[in-house]
Amino acid sequence: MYYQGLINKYRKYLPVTDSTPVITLNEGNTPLIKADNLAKKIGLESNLYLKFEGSNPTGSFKDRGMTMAVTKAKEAGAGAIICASTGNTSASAAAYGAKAGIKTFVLIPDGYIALGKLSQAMMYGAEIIAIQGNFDRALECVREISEKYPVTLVNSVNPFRIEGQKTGAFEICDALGKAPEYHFIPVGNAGNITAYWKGYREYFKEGIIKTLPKMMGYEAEGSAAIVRGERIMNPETFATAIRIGNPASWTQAEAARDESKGKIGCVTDEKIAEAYKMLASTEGILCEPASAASVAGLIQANKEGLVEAGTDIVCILTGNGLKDPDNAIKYSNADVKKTSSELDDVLRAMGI
Ligand code: AN7
Repeated sequence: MYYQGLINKYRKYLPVTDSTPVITLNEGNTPLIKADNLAKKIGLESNLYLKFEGSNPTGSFKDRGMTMAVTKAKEAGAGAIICASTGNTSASAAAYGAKAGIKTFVLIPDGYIALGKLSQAMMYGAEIIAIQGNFDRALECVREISEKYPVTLVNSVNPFRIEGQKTGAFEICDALGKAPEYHFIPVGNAGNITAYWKGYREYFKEGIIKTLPKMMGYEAEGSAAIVRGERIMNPETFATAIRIGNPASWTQAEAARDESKGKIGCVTDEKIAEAYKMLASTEGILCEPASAASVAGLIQANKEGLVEAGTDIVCILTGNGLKDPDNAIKYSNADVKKTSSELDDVLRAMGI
């Protein structure tokens, strides 16, 4: 049978029965790409792998959690779902809501989500509410609304989201035949680091892997609540996906860090941009800025001597760079040469 999404693939590890109506867009099964060029460029003496979550159906890792959350909402007979979002969650909720035939409400921070993500939510037919406030405020709103009204919350505080997202760890272990020694991941609301750690622990408990990775989570410096140990009231970063100042899964992220003897650090926008460009130019992978925080974190950790040589390292690239063409164009510094359509002019433009 051809691949039919992560619930069907990993059904025995997930809270579904034979009668559960699976809502899927065949998410998951994303490529784990060996990145030798990048490893060499950053002076890494280990095997580097990139898990490209941008190849999910809506272009981000959120689809892993959303197939599970919307499946369970459908099973429970929900009439509507709601989420707050920096963009990717809203795109994913809207798509799975459309597939399930469930009304979808999304709250976004007005002016701070990448255009591709907004266009997705619009096309999938969600009810979009842009608030004058940041993601943290939007999450407070939807939490309150879901408590008072018959609408199911599908942010990562919904435990089914974590269940779906943990399959990313299964795929990595299935591909490598073992767990990596280090797992680098961007941290925003901290649901994904929580989910991966759960996935690794479950495979460990099953005896499928014999070791566990160190969990290395990276926030953007201007939004680094966990690193600073306090809520950031006005989080800032050009990586708008992780422009989050009060992560909902804060304690779980700290537990993942402590139990795995890993780290939660932060990287500047400048270093995120550098990694973002390097990924595209050395590996041919265009991820979105927030995703590059994992690689920026690896570069930093390697410089700090935190990465042992001869190990296997996985960086999660959480979202597709096509969602954010504005930043791609801005940071590429590429020069588009315009000419007439005369062959001589074209050749001159080519430098011939
Ligand atoms: C590309 O879409 O929070 O630490 O509302 O879109 O699990 O929050 C997105 C988060 C990393 C951080 N990379 O993951 C949302 C949202 C990308 C993201 C994160 C997000 P979490």
